[in-house]
This record gives sequence, structure tokens and C-alpha cells, in this order.
Amino acid sequence: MADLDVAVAGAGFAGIYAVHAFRSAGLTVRAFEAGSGIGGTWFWNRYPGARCDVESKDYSYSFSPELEQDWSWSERYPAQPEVLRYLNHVADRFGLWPDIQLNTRVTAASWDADQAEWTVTTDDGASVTARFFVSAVGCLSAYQVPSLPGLETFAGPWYHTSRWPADGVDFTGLRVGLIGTGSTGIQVAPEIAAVAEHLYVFQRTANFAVPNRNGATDPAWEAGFKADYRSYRKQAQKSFLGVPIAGTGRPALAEPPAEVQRTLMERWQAGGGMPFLGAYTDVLVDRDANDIVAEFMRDRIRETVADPAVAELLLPRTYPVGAKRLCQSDDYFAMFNRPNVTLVDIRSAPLTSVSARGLRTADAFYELDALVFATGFDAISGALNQIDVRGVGGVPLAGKWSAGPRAYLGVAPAGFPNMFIVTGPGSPSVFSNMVLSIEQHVEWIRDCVLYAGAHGYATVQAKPSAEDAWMAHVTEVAYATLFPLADSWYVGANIPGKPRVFTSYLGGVGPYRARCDAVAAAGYEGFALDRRLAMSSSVHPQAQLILDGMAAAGGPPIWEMTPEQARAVVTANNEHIGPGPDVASVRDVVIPGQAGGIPARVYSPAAGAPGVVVYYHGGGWVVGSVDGWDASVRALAVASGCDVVSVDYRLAPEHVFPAAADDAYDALEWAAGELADGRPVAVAGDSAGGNLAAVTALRARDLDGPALALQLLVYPVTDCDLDRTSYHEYDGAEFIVNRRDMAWYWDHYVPEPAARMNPYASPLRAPDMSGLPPLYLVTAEHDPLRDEGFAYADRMRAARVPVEHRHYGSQIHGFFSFVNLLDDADKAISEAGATIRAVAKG
Ligand code: NA7
Repeated sequence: MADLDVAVAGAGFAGIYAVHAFRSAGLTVRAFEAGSGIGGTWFWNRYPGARCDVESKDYSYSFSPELEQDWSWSERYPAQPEVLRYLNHVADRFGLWPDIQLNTRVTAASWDADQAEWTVTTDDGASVTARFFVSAVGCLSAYQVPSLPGLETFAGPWYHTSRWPADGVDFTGLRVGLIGTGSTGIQVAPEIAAVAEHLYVFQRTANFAVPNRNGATDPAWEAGFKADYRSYRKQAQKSFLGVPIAGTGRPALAEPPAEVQRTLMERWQAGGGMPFLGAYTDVLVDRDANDIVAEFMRDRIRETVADPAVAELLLPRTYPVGAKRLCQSDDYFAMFNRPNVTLVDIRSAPLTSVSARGLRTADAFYELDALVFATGFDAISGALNQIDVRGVGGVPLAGKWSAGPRAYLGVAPAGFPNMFIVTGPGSPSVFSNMVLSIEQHVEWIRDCVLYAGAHGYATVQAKPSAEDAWMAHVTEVAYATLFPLADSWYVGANIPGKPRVFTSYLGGVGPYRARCDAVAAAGYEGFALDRRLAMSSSVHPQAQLILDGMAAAGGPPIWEMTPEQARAVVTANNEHIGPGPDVASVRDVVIPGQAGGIPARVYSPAAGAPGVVVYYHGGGWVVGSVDGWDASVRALAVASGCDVVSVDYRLAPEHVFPAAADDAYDALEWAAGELADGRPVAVAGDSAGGNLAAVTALRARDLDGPALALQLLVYPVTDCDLDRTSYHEYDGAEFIVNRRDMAWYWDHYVPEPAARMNPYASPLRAPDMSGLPPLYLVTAEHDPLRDEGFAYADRMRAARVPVEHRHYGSQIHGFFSFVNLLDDADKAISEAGATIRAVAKG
């Protein structure tokens, strides 16, 4: 048994939410964080001027409506200290600290195929085992310092912006050299220039930057988006970048040039990179359109920078605008008008070495007291490659990625079972609002982990073919744009020797989410799911006692009995069950059915019950009765708080298919029409009764009958195929029901084999599952009917019917009815009841 369900590397935005999401889903989780505090990027990048370039209303968690209402951002674009405060507030508010281990760097993670678990090792020498390993190490966390000869001889201090001293740096009166003019360099430069004696900016590539127009939060603006934050977030999820941007929807090349200039100026004045670049549809795909925007931006530099020679050097010309991360700054270009700032062009005269007193370029020497590197990161794969991750057969992840990082859907690398990467290579990640993409990935991973658990799968791994196809798609989409034309960290061009591969998905956040959802709905298409080492291999001791008692009682198997004998045995067995709990009223009724009166019993737990449940008992359509199921139905009435109608439908072989199904449907019509009085109605049943409930839901849809709020199916019979794996696994005599028993039941209920294909006998064969009520499914591991339950849930998901599936890993067929005898029966009934109650109350 693994120590944890999920081990998470990193506690930035991704790791923090992973802890919350997994824990809320009932999983055990621990996040390991190298820093002495949480926050990841926002913990480490505390250089002066560090600020987010996505608006605060977007760059914040959406998972908690209360959190997003309660928290107020002080600025449109939040500065690093405020983002860090926010993340600490989230950890406090949701009590996440006990599951976050600070000052602990994950150094290795290796897959143990025998145990189907990961061993995660940390730099304190400790290790834990976990069923799943989730990387939340971030896309931009492995910082890079260029290897400059002589750096170690430099007499003054030097800093990388991503490892800035917590108590700050005082540059007053110093001559400072800044290397790097990406987003970071552009943010830090004006802050240094404001205090230093002199700032030398060493520029290799001139960069585009749009103004932020940052400012204090306008209360009216805040009230505006908070008034309808939920629908705003929904729009964001469907948008291209994870931020709803109102573009013109038109190509720039189709617009009169003056109109294009007017639109660009309007957006320039409003500030912000995403709305500016998103103004026209062709800017990132058509070089001519791009040139128009680039020239517009060069004009702004020309009119800002006083010295034409300096302005000329600052004009970006070597790549399409947007193809490198678009920078944002209100004061970077104007800074070059200060007398204490010098721009040094290290493209024409590269840096050659460092000495004790300063920096040497190919044509000059600059005396410096301090050096600042804003030289970026080994992006996307760098941080994960610093961990020794080993998958199947001990293959290192870094080896798999030697030609470039890859993962199916950008979240699951093939060959690394039960491992997921939040915002991994091949996902929109850095091309989107990261917080939104992080939430989407974490939730998707959580759902996948839960799906595996509910289905008894021990391992989930991307198929290499699915990964190949996905990465080919990622590449194809990228090459339809201008992005690959730039030497950027997006393609790894900033790291000497790194393979040039475009590893982010440019198909858009909304379409990407839809694709991920479709994969999940289809039962995790493209993943291999394996049941090895699945659930507990042993039957729960309480259930074993029941099985032992039955074995001790002796007697022939069901399939050798007559229906009368079988009914007598089941009646006798049922006497060991119960009694069920008291309910306020129990009355017997006769429901008028098409074929005559249908006896039924109505259990009302209390006055004012919020809904009605129509319940069909199990017993293979041949045995079973309202009396025999009295205890469990009472318990369900109490747990759900709803009126429950237990239906004494006609049994086979006296009444063959579709008699029972007809009675079941008539009972629903009666309950909906006569009893419910507008209250929500659900159908429910166990085993063959689960079959009748599923069939009743199908018929209600097909016949435009009563609307159903839920179908509760407990280890239902959904198909006449007795060849599923679980039928073979539990074909012995020692369980409640086996393959031959089921064949006997089918022979009595639907004697004509061809008729069993009818979806109203085998609902799994219904050609269309859409439009059915939400499914709450209960299955047991040690049950021949196990796999047809799973199959039914899979079809529902594929048809986008909401499914909640509870799988009881040590339980047997029939356990739901054994109230008072099995703790799991009480648990399963109270869980199902709580869901019915919640649905009934709307
Ligand atoms: P970036 O965007 O990778 O910028 C790094 C800068 O450092 C860039 O100007 C580089 O020039 C320069 N650089 C890198 N290596 C060298 C060497 N060896 N010599 C001289 N100059 C060098 O990193 P940032 O930290 O600014 O931003 C990263 C992301 O964080 C940003 O995009 C946002 O998403 C947040 P180059 O352009 O390669 O010629």
C-alpha cells in the first residue's frame, strides 16, 4: 500500500491547487516544495519591478466563488508581493499547510511496476511512495546563467533575477550591468536605473513592449466583474488565451490601413498585451499583418526615445511581434532618456568575458560594481529534467525527451504510468492565462485519478501512439503560425544545445479543454488502463462471513433449482437481514398498470419529503420481493429523506419480458403523476432491479415520459453478454451469484436469446445514451456484474451524461441489501441517499 495517493512536486499556483483539489476529492496528497515558502515563480522572482502581465481578475483562482469575491486586488496588474500574499492567503484559507512540505526538493521519482507506485525521493534523503506522481514544477523555474568566462573572478555581487535575495539589494551609487532584455529585464531595469549611479543595459535582442497602463484597482471595475464572475470565468475557459479578449474578429489586412492604425492606437492607450495582439485575427499567422503591428510599435519607440541612435538600437527587427513573449512596461523605453542609462548592443559586439572590475565585450570594457542576470530559463522541460524521473524499465524522462519534451495532451508522458505534468509540453500552458490552465489540468488529472480508482484500475498511462499523434498535431498547429520564426525560449533557442522544438499547444484554450473533456468522456481515450493490482484482492471480512454462512447452509446452486425453490431460499436468506430503520409511514398501495394492479409499498420517512424514488428490488427478475428488500429500502428512504415506492413487479418465468419492465414503467408514471406532485422523481434498483431502473429511464426518455432527476443503479444488469472478464473471474460457486446463475435468470426472463438484444432488456445496447438522467452507480469488485456496470458508466460518460460512480473494492454482489450486517451497506446507502437528497432539493 503506497504512503500517499498523490505526491506533488512543487507548491506554486499548480501545487497549491493540486493539494486542495486532490484532498477535497478524498485523496491523500503531499506537495514537496524546494523553497522556504510557497508560491513557486512568485516566491523566487522577487526582483524589484516583478509584476504579472495578466490582469489580476484573470490571474487568480476560480475554483472558489467565495475566495474570488472576498479577495481584492490592489492593482490591475498585481506586483509580485501581492501575488505571493494571495497564495499564502489561499493556503491559510483552505488549510493546506499540513500537506505542503517546504524546504524539500524532489530529486528523483521512479516507477515501481510491481507495486504500481512511484517512489519519490527528496533532498533530505527521505522517500515516500505514491500511486500517482504529479509534476507541478512550473514551466519557467530552471533559471539559466550564461557561462561567461571569468564570472567567478568578478569582485562585486551578481544576481539572477529568479533568485533574488529576500531582503532586497541596494544599488544606490553603484554601476550596475544588466544582461537580458526579456520580460524580466524590461521590468527590473527602470527600478535599478532609479537608484543606481549608472545602469548599463546589455541587449542582445531588442524587444517589443506594450504599455500596461497599470493603476490602482478602480472599485467600479472590480464591482463590475465580481457581479458576474461565474459567467466571466466560463467565457475565459472557452476563450483562446484563457482571458476573454474582445478582438475585432477581422484580419488586419482586410481593414483600411487608417482604421487599423486607429484600432491599434486605441488598444495601445488602453494597455495590455493580450488585447493589443488579439485585435486582429491574422497578426500571428500572416507576416504582412504582423509587420503592420510591428511597425506601429516601432513608431512608439521612435517617438519615446530622444536619441535616434539609441531608439534605432531598441527597434526589434529580427522576429515577428508576438513570436517572442510580448513584454509589457509603462516606463522601459522612456528610461533610456535618463543620463545614467546606457544601452550596449551585444549583438554586434558580443560579451566576451568578466573580470574582477567589469564586463568585456568584443569592442569595449565596462567597469561595474554589480551584475544582474535577467537571462531567463530552461523553459518547459528544464525543471523536470533536473529531477531524475524514471518510468517503465527505468527509462529516464530526460532521455525520452532528448529530442524535445513531449506528453499526450501535454499532461501525460507515454512510458511513465500514473505520472502527470501540470501545464506540461504540448498543452497551452505558457500561451495562456497560466492560472486558468493550471486549474483545468489539475481538475482533469484529479478526475482521471478518481476514474481509475472507481474502475479499479491500478495504472493509467498514455499510449505512445496517442502521444505521437498529439505532438504531431501540436507541431502542425504551431507551424501554421509565425511563432516558430523567432529564436525564443518557446522553442528552446535560448539554451545552447537544446533541441529546437515548439512544445506549446496553439490551438486555443477553449478547444484544448474540449479535447481533454472528450478524451475523459470516452473513458480516457488514448490511455491504457490496467487493472493489475487493482482493488483489494480479498473480500471484506464481514462479507466473507455471509458467504461462509451460505456455504455452510449447503444446498444446490440456484441454477439447479426451480423458481419456487429459489424464491424460498432467497426469502429464507433475507430473514437474516434487517430490520430496517423506522420511517414515519409505510403504506401498501396497488398501482393501476396496463396489465392489472401492481402492488407496491410507499415509505415516507417524514412529512415534506423533497422527492420521490421509485425502487425496483433485485432477484434476477425471478426471485425477490418488496418484503425481502424492506430493510434496505427503509434505509434508503431515511438516507435520502425522500418517499420511496418499492414496486412488486411481475416475476418470471410466469411473466416473461417485457412484463417486469412494463410494470416498472407503469409504476414510474403513477409515482410521477399521483405521488410526486411536482417533486423531483428518481428511479433506483439493484441487480435486476437496477436493470429495470435503467430501462425505465430509457423508456421515459424515448416516450417523452416523466422527467427523471437521477437514476441510482446498484450493480445493475445492463447486458446479456455473460463473457465479460468479471463473469469469468467470479464463476465459482462461492459468490452470491455466478455466471450460470445469471444464465438461468436470463433464460427465465427473456427465454428467446435474440430478444435479449432489445435495449429494454439489455440497456447497454441502446444506440443512444444522450439525454438520460444523471447516473449514480454503485458497483462491487467481487461481482460477476462488475464490468457491465463499468461499461454502462462509460457509455453514459461518452454521451455526456453526468456520472457519479462508487466502486466498493472488497464487496460482493448483493452487499447493498445487507443492512445491519455490512458496514459498507450502511455506508453505500447513506452515500447514495445523500446524493438523492441533494438532487431532490435541487
Ligand atoms: P527571457 O524572455 O528568456 O529573456 C532572457 C533575456 O536574456 C533575453 O533578452 C536574452 O536575449 C538574454 N540572454 C539570454 N542568454 C544570454 C546570453 N548568453 N548573453 C546575452 N543575453 C542573453 O527571460 P525572462 O526572464 O525575461 O522572461 C521569461 C518569461 O517569464 C517571460 O516570457 C514571461 O512569460 C515571464 P535573446 O533574446 O535570447 O537574444
